[in-house]
Amino acid sequence: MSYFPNINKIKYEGKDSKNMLAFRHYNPDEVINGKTMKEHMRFAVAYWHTLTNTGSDPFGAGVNIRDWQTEDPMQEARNKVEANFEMLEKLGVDYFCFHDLDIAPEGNSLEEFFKNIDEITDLIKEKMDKTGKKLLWNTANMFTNPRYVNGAGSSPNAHVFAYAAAQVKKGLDVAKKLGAENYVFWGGREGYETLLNTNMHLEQDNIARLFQMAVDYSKEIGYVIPFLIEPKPKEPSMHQYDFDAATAMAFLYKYNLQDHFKLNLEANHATLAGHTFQHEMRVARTFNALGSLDANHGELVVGWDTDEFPNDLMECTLAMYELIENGGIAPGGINFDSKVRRSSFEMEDLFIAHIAGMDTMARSFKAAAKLKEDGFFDKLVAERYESYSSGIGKDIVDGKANLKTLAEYALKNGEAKNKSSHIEYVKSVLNDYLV
Ligand code: XLS
Ligand code: NI
Ligand code: NI
Repeated sequence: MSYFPNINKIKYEGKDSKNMLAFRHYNPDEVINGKTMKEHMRFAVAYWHTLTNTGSDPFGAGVNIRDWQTEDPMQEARNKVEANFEMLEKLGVDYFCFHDLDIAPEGNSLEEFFKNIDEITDLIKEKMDKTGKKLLWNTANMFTNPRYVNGAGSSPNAHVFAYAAAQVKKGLDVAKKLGAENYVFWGGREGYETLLNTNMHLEQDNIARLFQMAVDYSKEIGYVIPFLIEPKPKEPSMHQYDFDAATAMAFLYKYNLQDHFKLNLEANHATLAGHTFQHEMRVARTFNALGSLDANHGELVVGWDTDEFPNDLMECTLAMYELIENGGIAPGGINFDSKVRRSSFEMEDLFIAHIAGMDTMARSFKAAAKLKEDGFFDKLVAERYESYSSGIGKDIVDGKANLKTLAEYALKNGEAKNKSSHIEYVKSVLNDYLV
C-alpha cells in the first residue's frame, strides 16, 4: 500500500533544479568537516503536523487531503504508520517524533488508550526494525483531553496529576520499547490563566515532582536518556512556567534536575517569548543544556505559533552557527515541528514543505560552517574582548583583582577609551554569507 505512488525517493539535483520534488541544497552525502550533511542535521518528521493535522484553524474546518483518514480510528492509526514510514523512506529522513495521542486513539478509557498504544507501537517497532528508522523523541500529550483543562503536572486536581503520571510512565515504557533517543516535556497547559486563583508555588513544586518521578522511573526500568524541556512563553496558557530557556534553566537548578534535563528549543517559541532562536540556543549553550531543536518559523506579523517550515536564511544560519559551536546536536536532532500552510492542502505538499525546510536548514548549515571556517565571529569577539587577555583585564579574569587594585588603576590611568564596533559593516558582510 502506497500513499504517495507518484513520488519517488527524493534526490539531490543541485540549486538550478526546477523540480519541486528534489533537493536543491541538501545533499545528504556531502561531507563537511568530516561528517555527512545527514549526520550533521539529524532531521526528524513531526507526526502531529504531518500525519494528524487537518489544516483546521479557529475560523475554519480541516482542508487537508489525507488519504489515510477513515471512520475507524484504529485503522487510521495503522494507516498513518504506513504513511509515516513511506515518507521517511522517500525523504531520506532517519528520525521521527510523536505524542502518544498522535499515534493511537484514546478510546473510552485509559486502559483502552494503553492497549491501542501497545498495538500501534508493535507495528511501529516492526517498521523500525525493517527500515532502520529511529525515534528521536516521544512525549505525552497532556493538553488536548478536557481533563487537562487546568494543566497536568500543575493541575489543582490530584486525580488529574495521577493521569498525567500514568501517561508519562507509559511514555517512558514506549521510549524504551522503541529505543527513543530523548524524551520531551512540553507543558502547554503547565501555566496559569489567571493568578487570582493560582498557587504558583505548589504548581511548580508539583511539576518538579512529576519530572523527578520520571527520572526515577527511567532508572528503575534501566532506560536513561536525556529528558528535554521545551520552553514556550504562552499559548494555550496565558503564561507558561517554562517561559524561555533561561526560565527553564532556573527551574531545573531550583529543583536540582539539571543533570537529567536539557532543552528542546523551538524557533517559533523563541520569537513568542520576544527572543530570537539564536538567543535561546546561546542561553542553553551557556548552561551546556542544548538538547534538540524544533525547527520552524513564526510569522511575526501574525504573532502566534504559526509553525511554518523554516524559510528565513538569516535566522537559520545564526541557529546553525550555535549548533556548530555546540559541537553538533546529537543525541538531539532537527525536528520539523512545522505544518504546511492551510492553502497547501495536497498530499504532495507534505513532501514539498519538508524538502523546502531541509534545503533551508542545509543552506544555513553550510553558511554557518563557512562563517566558522573564516573565523568571522571568532575574530570579532576576540578583538572585542581583547582587553581581558592581558594586564588589568587578565587580572580580573584570573581573580587577582579587587575593588582596591581596580580603583588604583582607574585613578592612575585616566578616562577609558571605547572603540566603534562598525556593526553596520559587520551585518553587511554577514549578508554575503547567505547567498
Ligand atoms: C507546541 C509545541 C509542541 C511540542 C510537543 O507549541 O511545539 O508541538 O513540540 O509537544
Ligand atoms: Ni515544538
Ligand atoms: Ni510550538
